[in-house]
This record gives sequence, structure tokens and C-alpha cells, in this order.
Amino acid sequence: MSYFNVESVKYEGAGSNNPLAFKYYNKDQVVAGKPMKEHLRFAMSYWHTLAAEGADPFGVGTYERPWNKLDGIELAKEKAKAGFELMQILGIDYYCFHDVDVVAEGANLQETLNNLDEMADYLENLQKETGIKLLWTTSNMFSHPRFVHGAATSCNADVFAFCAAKVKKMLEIAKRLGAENYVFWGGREGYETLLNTNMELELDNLARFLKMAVDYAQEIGFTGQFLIEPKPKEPTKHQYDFDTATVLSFLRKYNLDGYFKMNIEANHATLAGHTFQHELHTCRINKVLGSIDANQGDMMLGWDTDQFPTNIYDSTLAMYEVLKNGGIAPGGLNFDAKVRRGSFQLDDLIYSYIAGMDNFAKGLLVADKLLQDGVFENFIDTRYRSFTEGIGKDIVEGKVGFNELAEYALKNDEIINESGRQELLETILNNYIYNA
Ligand code: XLS
Ligand code: NI
Ligand code: NI
Repeated sequence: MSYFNVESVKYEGAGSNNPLAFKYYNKDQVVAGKPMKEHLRFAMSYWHTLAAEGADPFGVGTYERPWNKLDGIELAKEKAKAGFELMQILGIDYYCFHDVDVVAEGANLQETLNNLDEMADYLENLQKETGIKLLWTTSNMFSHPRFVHGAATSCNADVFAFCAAKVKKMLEIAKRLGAENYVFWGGREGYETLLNTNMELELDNLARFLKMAVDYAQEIGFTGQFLIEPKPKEPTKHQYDFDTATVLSFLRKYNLDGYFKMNIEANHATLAGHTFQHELHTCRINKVLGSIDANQGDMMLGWDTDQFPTNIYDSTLAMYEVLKNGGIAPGGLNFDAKVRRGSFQLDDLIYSYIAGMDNFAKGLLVADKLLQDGVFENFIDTRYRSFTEGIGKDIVEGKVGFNELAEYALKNDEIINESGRQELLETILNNYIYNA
């Protein structure tokens, strides 16, 4: 059965008025030496696309999804079919899922694991039939009430063990389905109040858990890249994986750096008080840019609204970082985004993915042009030129200390600075967006 009455969404170019066509995403068009699809590596998020119902804290679900009348394993299989159909229509090559997205939990842990195996068989077949691949998978350790006090950071050791069983199974499935990455987003890994929390033990336990995952992956021969997805708040008030800088210091303390990179989500960056580009840039200069959850928040709202990304500044500057990083593979751009509650018709899914894909394709084109012309590179090089000669060069090369510098400063105390030209640079960026 077919769910969407659309055969395929094709590239028609910027002049097209067809709402079911791409205006910028032309998957085989070569940009900076390789086809667009290889730069962008778009992925469908299973949870927002197939499992979500459009509920909010004040109302029940609104999404009209024909498969919702089913239940059990039948529902699970129809959702999978609908998802693969959608990806084929859009020409999306990858998908991502949590264990509970593909099939509901069973009556006990053993039944849950069996259901997962059955769905892994089913997904494996769909992957073979369509050529669609698994960008990453993960385990949901935040929705069920058992995770009320945390998952790997729970005060309850039985919960820690339960999580180990879930992640063990998902690593096996990741291996079997050829997942290119494995994500940890610590939804409940944080705390509400220090009046009842042993933060030191919780962080030690989180590190223990991640080390066990690394060890188990080695044991079974799963070679995908491990990723941590930072988020500063929501659901817990203090999340342990607040942002890239926090995660990096955690990994370094426990000697886990080298095993993990970051999965950067735009909306999480902004919740942390950073721009999306700041997080990507911090990853890039620390060589831990792993993958991207492409979405956007709403500047008026203080939570993770997970909207489809339509902001051209963000997509341009994100692709600028990705290009400077030499690409995002084996990561990709996963649309961790959901349609608004009012966009409840099935075809809204297609319009939303087109919006996100076109926005990032255009962002890629602009970023490529900016880089070709060295727009910011040239400006930045000139701005820091004092460190390429004279005393600046000595500083960089470690040839001077406070004694030499103080001596120098006494003779050179008439400081001359230059403008940072922010507004000029913003205008140049605008012009590239208009014209690229
Ligand atoms: C929630 C996160 C989640 C992760 C995967 O805010 O973005 O969806 O991407 O667990
Ligand atoms: Ni995410
Ligand atoms: Ni999120």
C-alpha cells in the first residue's frame, strides 16, 4: 500500500513554482568536488516523522496518520513502510531511530528485545530493497517512568543495568543494520536539585557506562562512530552534556576522548545560549564534529521546538563549518524536526522535508562561494596579522615570557587598534546569500 500520493520530488530549479519540487537541492550537482547529496547526507528522523502524534502539554495529538489505527507489530511494520516510502519520494538516503520508535516495549524486557529483533529483520529487508542506509541509531532511556531519576546516572543500580541491556541490544542491531554512528543523548542524565543528588557518583557512573559501550562495541566488532549529543536543559534542569565544551571536558577527565565525537543539534545550541555555528566551530577546531541534527528553535520560546530548519543564515554558516571540516561523513544531516501541531495533514511531512533540504542545499551553495572567494578567511588573516611577525610571532612560537613582553610593552605602549567591521561583513554575507 502506498501512503503518500506523490511519486517523487524532483529538482526543478529556483524558478519553479511547484510546491512538490526542489528549487535548490539537486542531488547529483557537483559542488566543491562532490555531489550535493554527499555533502548533505540527509536523514529522516523516525521519531518525529513516524512516531510523533502532535501532542503538546495542553492537548492530544492532531497528526492524521493512516497507520495509527493499527497496533502492535502490525503498526510497527506499517510505520516502517511509510517511512521508507517517504524517504524514496524525497530521495533521502539515510534514517535514524531510537529502539522505541520502531516498536513499542513488550510486557517485559525479554519481550521488548525480541520485538526489536523482529523489527531489525524487517528494517534490514527494507534497507536491502531500497538501498537506504542507517545513519545512526540510539536507545531511548528517557521516556519510560523507570528513568525518572536518570538512566546511566540514576540513583538506582537496577536502572543502570536495564540501560546496559537496552544499549547492548541496540549495538548489536547497529552492527547488523550497518549503522554508521551510534548516538547517546542523555535525556535524563542530569539533575533537578543537589539536595538529593550525588553528582560526583552520577558523572563517574555515566563515564563507566560509556566505557562499557565502547568495550562492547569492540567485543562484537561494531565500528560505527560513537556520538554524544549535547543539550543544556529539558527535560532536566541541569543536563550533564550541556554543550560541546562541557562534554569535551567530561570526556577528557575520564579518558574517553578519542572514542566520541559530537552530534550537534541547532536547537540545543541555541538553548545553551550559543549559535549553531558556535557549536559546530567548537567541534571543528577540536576535531570532534561528528554529525548534525538539523532543526531550529523559535527565538521567542525557551524550549526544544524542533522545527524544520528554514533559516538561511544558519544553514549557510553550518555548511561553511562542514566544508571547512572537510565534510561531515560518516555523520550526516538528520532532520530532528517535527511538523507544527497545526500542520497535521500527511503531505505536510513532504513540504517540511522539502523546506529543510532546499534550505541546506542553498546554504551549501552560498558557503561554497564564500569559501572559494576566501571572504572571511582573508579578513580574519589580515585581522590577526600581528601574530605572524615581530613580537606576535615570538608569542606564538613560545620564544618570549612576561619579562620580554613587559620590556617590549614599555617601548610600545601607544596601542593602535582597527575596526572589526562587523556590519560590513554582515552585508557581504547578505550579498552572497542573495546572489550565490
Ligand atoms: C532531544 C534529542 C533527541 C536525540 C536523540 O532533544 O534531540 O531527539 O536527537 O535521542
Ligand atoms: Ni536531536
Ligand atoms: Ni532535540
